[in-house]
Amino acid sequence: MNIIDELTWRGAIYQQTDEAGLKELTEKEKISLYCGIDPTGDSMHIGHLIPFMILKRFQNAGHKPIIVVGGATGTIGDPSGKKEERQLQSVEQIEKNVQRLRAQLERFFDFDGEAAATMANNYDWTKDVTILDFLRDYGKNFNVNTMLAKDIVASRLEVGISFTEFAYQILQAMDFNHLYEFHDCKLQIGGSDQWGNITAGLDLIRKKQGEDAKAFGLTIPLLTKADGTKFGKTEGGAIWLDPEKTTPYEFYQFWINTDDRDVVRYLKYFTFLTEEEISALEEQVKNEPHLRKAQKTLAAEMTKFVHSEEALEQAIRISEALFSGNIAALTADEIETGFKDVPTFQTTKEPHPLIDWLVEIGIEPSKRQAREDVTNGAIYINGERTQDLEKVLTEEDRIEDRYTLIRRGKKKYFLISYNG
Ligand code: 383
Repeated sequence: MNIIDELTWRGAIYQQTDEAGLKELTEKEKISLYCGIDPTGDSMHIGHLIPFMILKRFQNAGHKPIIVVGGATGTIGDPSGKKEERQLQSVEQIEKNVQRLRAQLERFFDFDGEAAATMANNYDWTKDVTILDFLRDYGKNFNVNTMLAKDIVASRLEVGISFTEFAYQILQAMDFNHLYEFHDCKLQIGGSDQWGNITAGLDLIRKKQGEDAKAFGLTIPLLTKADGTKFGKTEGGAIWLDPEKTTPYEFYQFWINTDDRDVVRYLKYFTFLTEEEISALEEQVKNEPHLRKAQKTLAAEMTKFVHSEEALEQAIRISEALFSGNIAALTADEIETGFKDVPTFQTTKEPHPLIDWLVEIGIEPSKRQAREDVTNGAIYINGERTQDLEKVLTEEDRIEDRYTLIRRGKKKYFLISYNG
């Protein structure tokens, strides 16, 4: 299947500047194409991942991806989608972020072979453009009326927009023009918020490279959710790719929680599974929704792609242990990850009588209640029920000498963490 047909089937195309032309071109030859990201933060989140996964699909189909990390544009910040003027960040901070994003992106692409990917930083070709070059060689090709009419700018006119942010689209257009001229790059892709910047680039290419110059733009739709809430956000905020910000277990859980009404669309949009594999999962959603086979597959594919096979195995182990309550098999690191959000108490390694403890850390309101719950079998230490009223918590109850996990009833967890 042609790459454009495939993307259409996957629901991954929003707008194109020349649908028939791009289809014909990609059928005829293997092209170079690009997508950019600004290093305004030190990690990507899953919203950023989307266009880069599309870039990856182009690579799988034999086309050559160019990944642009915006060391120049990042120092300004794209006004697209921002209701207010941005705070400028230091050039040093941006440079640090560039390194972090490069490292995250590198893992997803092949840098060898026929369709080898390249990584570029627009700082390299922007830093030496003088103010006079900018105004004479580029600014002259932009009509302010056209720039003002772009959705992004138009939506900011009331609150105001600085010249700096207004000029952002010129910088991005310069990138496309540069990549067209020196890397034969024929297509830019991005989220639907990038349409104005992409078309600005196409206009510039036509003006600077001549009327015969032919380049293309393609945008990807914003992902919707059946319940109307915003995709990619949870109570804890964005879903980051950095495992320090969103652990692979949380990442896995995010996908596991996909609504039945959304999961097939997400499988098409996010995974590299084939049409047949996805149809089979669609049947599963219809016939055996309680098994959540489609969600499990989506979560597994995404965790493997973004993290690793090992991270996936660990996420599954934690999920299963939490579900069954059998946490004895988990390592201290897995306990730490899986129980990140439960109430945690720091204490010394002195032996503690269980009944006293239950009251002291607030699991039970009184010793009388604590005794009653222990006697009734509602208290579990590291997954095992204990009905011993005289129990004293000692070294034996510590997982790798670091944690004791107490559970009351079916689902209430408390973590004790030892500090010496
Ligand atoms: C910079 C220089 C270029 C081409 C693109 C850029 C970045 C672009 C931008 N993109 C967003 C970002 O970096 O600001 N001006 O946060 C987001 N992208 C992608 C996608 C998205 C966009 O990184 O829609 C979501 O993730 O395009 O908002 O020469």
